[in-house]
Amino acid sequence: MQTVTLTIPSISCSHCIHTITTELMSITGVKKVTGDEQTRTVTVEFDTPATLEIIRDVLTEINYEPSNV
Ligand SMILES: [Cu+2]
Repeated sequence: MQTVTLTIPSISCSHCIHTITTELMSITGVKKVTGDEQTRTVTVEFDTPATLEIIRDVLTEINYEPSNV
């Protein structure tokens, strides 16, 4: 299991966290997603076949590109 905390500048409210959580949980191998709208961070726990690259690509596709990975 890997855990990564992503900084996502385009997060502006709790709906953003909800959207991101729904999208990331649909990736096979993603186990847990928690987000904080105040710090604009999302923490993702994942295992194979999920990878950081896949997670990053999905977020970029929905306009929540992480700035720290
Ligand atoms: Cu929002």
